[in-house]
Amino acid sequence: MIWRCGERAFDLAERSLIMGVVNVTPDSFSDGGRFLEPDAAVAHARALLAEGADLIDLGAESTRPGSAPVPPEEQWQRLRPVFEGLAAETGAVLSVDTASALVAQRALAAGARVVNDVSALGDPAMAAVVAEARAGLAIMHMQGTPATMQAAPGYTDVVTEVAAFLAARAAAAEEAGVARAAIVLDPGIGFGKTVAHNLALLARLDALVDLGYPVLVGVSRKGFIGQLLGGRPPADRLLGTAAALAAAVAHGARLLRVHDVAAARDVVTLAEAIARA
Ligand code: HH2
Repeated sequence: MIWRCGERAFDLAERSLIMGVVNVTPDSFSDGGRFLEPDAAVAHARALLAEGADLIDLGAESTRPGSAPVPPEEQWQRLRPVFEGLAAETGAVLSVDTASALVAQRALAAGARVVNDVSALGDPAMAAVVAEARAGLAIMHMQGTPATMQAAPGYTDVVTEVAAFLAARAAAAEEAGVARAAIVLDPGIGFGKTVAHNLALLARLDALVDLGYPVLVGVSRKGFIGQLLGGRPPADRLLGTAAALAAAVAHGARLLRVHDVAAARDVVTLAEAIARA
């Protein structure tokens, strides 16, 4: 299965991709404030590339439970020097984690090849911006908004509802001109979901894979891992993350969004080798 982003094409049948996270934010749940300074963000992105990241996902708006939106101009103020600082890394595939079409457009002009939209085209201008740039597009499911999404998540059947939502948003993106081969789908682990909902989505990820698009999963250091491990803080969730990554790969995930790239690379290499055996 080929995934296209800009002029790049990844063969996902060959191997899964590791997307390294760089949060240019003061308040992200696991690394808030560490990479708000542009120099620190650029250095961290370079370090993650050296560890083997296939893509770097740059975001300027935390979407942790309870967080408030960051205005597009402020997002771009944070991101602009980081994209400029990484402009020399011509081989690196950069993704912009934003729900704003304005921010996406500027990032694409500054060299991004992927838009990671946790709002699944909530901004009506987003699909056209992505289509125009022939960029890759990650479409994620979320119930509610970050401000309130963990108050009372509820589904009749989380897996079929998430799959139906993602299929509909992918169809809308294609109608607006985004190439089918540019789209990846993401169940949105932790976005308006209880621990049980997250586990069901990972255990039955095959239902999303069956939609025919590559599946992206973001489990890294997330709250459900902490809850299952007796209240562990984000910094102590590496092995829990590794277990969730292995399960995600076993169930068909082909892109993994992670903070700890070197560790994830090991886990994914082993999980893939076993899946192929
Ligand atoms: N998770 C987060 C942010 N963006 N994008 C996709 N496609 N999938 C995810 O699971 C996902 C995402 C949350 O993680 P993080 O960026 O580390 O935290 P914060 O939102 O607090 O910045």
